[in-house]
Amino acid sequence: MHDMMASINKTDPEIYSLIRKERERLSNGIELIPSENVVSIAVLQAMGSVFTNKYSEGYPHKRYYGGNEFVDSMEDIAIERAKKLFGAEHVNVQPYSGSPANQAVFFALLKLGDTFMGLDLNAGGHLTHGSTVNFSGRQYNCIAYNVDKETELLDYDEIRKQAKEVKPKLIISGLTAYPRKIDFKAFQEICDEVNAYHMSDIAHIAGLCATGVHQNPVPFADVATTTTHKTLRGPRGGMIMCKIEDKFDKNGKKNLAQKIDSAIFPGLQGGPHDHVNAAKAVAFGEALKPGYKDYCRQIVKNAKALAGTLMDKGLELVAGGTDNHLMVIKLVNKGLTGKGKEVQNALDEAGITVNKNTIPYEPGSPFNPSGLRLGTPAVTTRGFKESEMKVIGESIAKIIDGYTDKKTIENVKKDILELCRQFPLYPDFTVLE
Ligand code: DSN
Repeated sequence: MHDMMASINKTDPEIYSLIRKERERLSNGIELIPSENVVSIAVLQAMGSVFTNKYSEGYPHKRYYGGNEFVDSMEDIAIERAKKLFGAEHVNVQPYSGSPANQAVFFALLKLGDTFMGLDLNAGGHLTHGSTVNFSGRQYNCIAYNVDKETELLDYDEIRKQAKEVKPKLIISGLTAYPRKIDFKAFQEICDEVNAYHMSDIAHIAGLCATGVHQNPVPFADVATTTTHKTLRGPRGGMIMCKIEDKFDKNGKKNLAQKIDSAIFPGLQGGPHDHVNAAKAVAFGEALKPGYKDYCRQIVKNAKALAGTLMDKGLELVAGGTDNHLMVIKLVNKGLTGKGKEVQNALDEAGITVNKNTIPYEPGSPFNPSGLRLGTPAVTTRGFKESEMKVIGESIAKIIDGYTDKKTIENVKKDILELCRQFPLYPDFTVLE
């Protein structure tokens, strides 16, 4: 048995007790936020390692400080594993998270005020894809594309038409709440037709892309960004993958890979988080093992099972279901327009963690939206299969129908606790005990 908490237990009981409470919350509840996961003990250990002590501005074998020989080897391994996993020409593992990764791509490829296109936030884009309250929408000119109002699907002919009118310098493909497959090749073709860079943000579905469970844009997109902590099941962090050659600047002083690297450091960040990069290397190593593909396949099977149960119980889903790891429940037909927050809170009380979310053409507001976003990466790691997803789906439907009823919440909470006891979290590890 390992015990990473033996020391903090004595030296800082205040923080120790909060860590312990968080562990209990995770153990006794169902985690359905699609951007969260449960990392391995090896990933936890790498994150808690002495690499956190080091400064290593620069890139492997070209650092500004001494003492980096082991950091260099570790970062080399992280890069090589990521290249193999995704079929990438060039990889930068230093982004602190997904948002700085995206910001660095803007720095590398656009000038302030340049026009780009990204998916509307309500329809499942991301803040950094051009939201007016984010750097991307404030410092650059974003013309958002949307999903079709009827089907709630991406309409590639419409996006092409819009791109021809807008003439963007960059088009972002990718999602945080779009439940269907994305045709990244179609985005690439549109970008080629209108002379735009193609940046694919695969943060949510990176694991599915790496294993062929979803089309992988990395081999052909100019740039792909990702976080490392979602389906990829690594530490909280980011990564950029790109082509080496810049298709619009073949004879420039820097190629595309060099532009991306210098946008991260020294353009945006200082020293990389070496302990996190070590944990990224560990997670990429785990994802290269055969069992990871089975895990990714099961994520999608579980999502389809959950979506099926919810629809059988009369709930409506954005775009009519899911092809990936997530789904968005539309509360509108239940008379709960703008009530996402209240239903989220009731589910929380019952031990089911989801997040309120906007739906396409949202009639409410981002803080009081009309949707709930659910996903299966974390519960699949925990070992849940289709039969457990049915129990969870039925529980969610009960809460939605009786979200103000304490008795309903109490009864569901008992069922959820019983389910959780059958699937203990970190069973062989006294971490946080
Ligand atoms: N906050 C993340 C998500 O939940 O999708 C995206 O950055």
